[in-house]
Amino acid sequence: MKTCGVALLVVVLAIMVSAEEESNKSYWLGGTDFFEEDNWFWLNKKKVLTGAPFWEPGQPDGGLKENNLIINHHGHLEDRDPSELHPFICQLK
Ligand SMILES: [Ca+2]
Repeated sequence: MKTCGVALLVVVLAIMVSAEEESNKSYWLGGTDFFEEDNWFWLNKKKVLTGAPFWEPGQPDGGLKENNLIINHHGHLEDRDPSELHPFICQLK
């Protein structure tokens, strides 16, 4: 439960940062469906909630090529290719 709260805090911070910057920046989050397509998990092994209002409409749409999670400038989740350059919200050691 503690780690779930941390994940929620990360999402809220990402939304606040995005709103303040008023930019089109997206940020990497610690989520992936690398191990099983369309089965998304946070780094703490908790399941990523799917659908509205969490995900951008139409997302995830990248299939096997996009297995990493960002939060976009709308505050919604999208799947993306890990080769894309985006800042991180936070990094675990
Ligand atoms: Ca995928």
